[in-house]
Amino acid sequence: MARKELAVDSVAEAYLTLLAERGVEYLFANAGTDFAPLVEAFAKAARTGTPVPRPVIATHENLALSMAHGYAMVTGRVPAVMVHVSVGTANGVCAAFNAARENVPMLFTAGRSPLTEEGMAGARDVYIHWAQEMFDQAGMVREIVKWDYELRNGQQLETVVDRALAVATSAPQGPVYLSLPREVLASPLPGFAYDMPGRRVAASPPGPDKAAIDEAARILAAAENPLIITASAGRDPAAVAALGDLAQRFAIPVVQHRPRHLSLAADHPCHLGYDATPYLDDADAILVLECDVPWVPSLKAPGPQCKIVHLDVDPLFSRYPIRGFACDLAVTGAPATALPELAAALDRHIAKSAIEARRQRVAGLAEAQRAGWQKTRETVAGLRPIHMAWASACIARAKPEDAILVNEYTLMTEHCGSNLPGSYFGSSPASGLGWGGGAALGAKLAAPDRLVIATLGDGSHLFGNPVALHHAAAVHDLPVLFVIMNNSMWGAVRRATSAMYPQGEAMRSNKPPLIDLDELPAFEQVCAAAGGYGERVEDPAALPVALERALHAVTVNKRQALLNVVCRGP
Ligand SMILES: Cc1ncc(C[n+]2csc(CCOP(=O)(O)OP(=O)(O)O)c2C)c(N)n1
Ligand SMILES: [Mg+2]
Repeated sequence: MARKELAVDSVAEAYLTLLAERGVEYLFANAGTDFAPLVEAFAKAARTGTPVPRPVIATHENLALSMAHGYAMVTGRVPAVMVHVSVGTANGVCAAFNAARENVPMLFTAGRSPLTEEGMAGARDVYIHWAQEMFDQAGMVREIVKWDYELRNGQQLETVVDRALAVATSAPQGPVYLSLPREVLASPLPGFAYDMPGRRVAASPPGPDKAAIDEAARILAAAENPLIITASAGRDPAAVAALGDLAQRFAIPVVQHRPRHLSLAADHPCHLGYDATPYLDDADAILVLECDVPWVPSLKAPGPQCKIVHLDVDPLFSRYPIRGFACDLAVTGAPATALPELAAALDRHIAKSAIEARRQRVAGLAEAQRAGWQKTRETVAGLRPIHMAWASACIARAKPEDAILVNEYTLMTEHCGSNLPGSYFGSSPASGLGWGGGAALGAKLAAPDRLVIATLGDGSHLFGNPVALHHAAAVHDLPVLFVIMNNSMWGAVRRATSAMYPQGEAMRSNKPPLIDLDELPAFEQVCAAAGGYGERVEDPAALPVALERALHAVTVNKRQALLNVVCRGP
């Protein structure tokens, strides 16, 4: 096996080189005093031409991790992130949780306060080095990440980096956390040698058990009204074709509940929208496919006779403390490999005569649903404030087929469907707000030739540090279109209050507390202040041309753009 030797002055240099050799293209960073050896190593690499990951500055940790998330979700590759010791880690926790719950692989790293008070290179030399140290810095993220460790010396560098990347990228994928003390980064590493290619690789995705697949096929084949509910099957774009093929061959309708990825093309004849509620009573078998919450039991659940199969790389969602959905069969497997096997097994078990009658029924349901959506669009088209359904429909008309949509809450997918795998990304089920803008920048970094549109609520946008966001878009040359659906409120808080207390004090008052966001800044001017194009839109009839102008700014002038769309909720 090939070994490579590298003359380096420090562990920091060896670390950056090794990351590049292992395929890490970017290091998203928010720096501090702990970074000195890395800053030095990056500068030296720039002078010598040594390949290292590209450093991408982000002026808030939530942004750095969300950009990394966006990059990973589009490329499937693992990014590195580095933040400043304990305090930077604290700022990154929310975004790390988003990544963890959405199985996004990420090498999340942070410096450590220098361990020594004097004597060693890198020892404490600033007053903060005492107060910033924690007994257990990684404890802040230990529940979130798959693995954590501290690099204790240069000798273990290769093992630690390889193990971190292998764990992050093995199914179910997710972030890992590595702390890097300053003295260790600064220490010399004479005779640094490493395997190339690496010899501590990721595990293969779980293949389904044949007997379990056969049993799943028997259950689906015996059903008159089978249903598939998914949120993330399309995380692996290869699974989209497999799901489309299975649904089409056996006329099984598919609902994408709170989708995080496009799992089935919007124009697929078995596409039954985004809410399974209307179909749960009739369903006699349900395949819950990469979906943590297929329905909300307190509102509506399938009948007791309905057989339920879960298929996922981790069908029990073992990191969720409580999740009690009925499960008659749990199949462990990655959809891209499991679905073709399931289709083959279904072919053996299913009575072909049943399929065509069902196909007619599913087509009728899909047609009725699409007609309903169309009617909604017509009804709301002229409303002022602009209705989010109309805003979504306008985006659908304006966007090219291969545009990437990054949606934090507000886009109504039934009015803005996509057909291409890898063209739609919704927020993590952890729903830590402030993800969408940064994720869109990461997506643009990953796919510079594609249009990226972020649809954000006014609340979500504020959580995402708009000034830091627009600065990053400008400094990294990432022309993204941000559409802010601005209803001047945390509508979700209003909906939650009205659902629990429909006749309560809050709903009867003109201005319930903690819901309205008065005196919001002119978001379009914040974008303009960073060199972008910005426009406020109040007239529904003016939205299509405003979108045209904004898209021109993004695609022709290569500037970021923001439309501040004055909206009302669904
Ligand atoms: C970090 C974080 N803080 C608070 C919340 C609670 N929360 C969920 S939705 C929401 C409001 C979102 O507002 P906006 O983006 O304007 O969308 P709207 O509900 O108005 O459509 C809030 C505050 C959260 N999900 N994440
Ligand atoms: Mg809002």
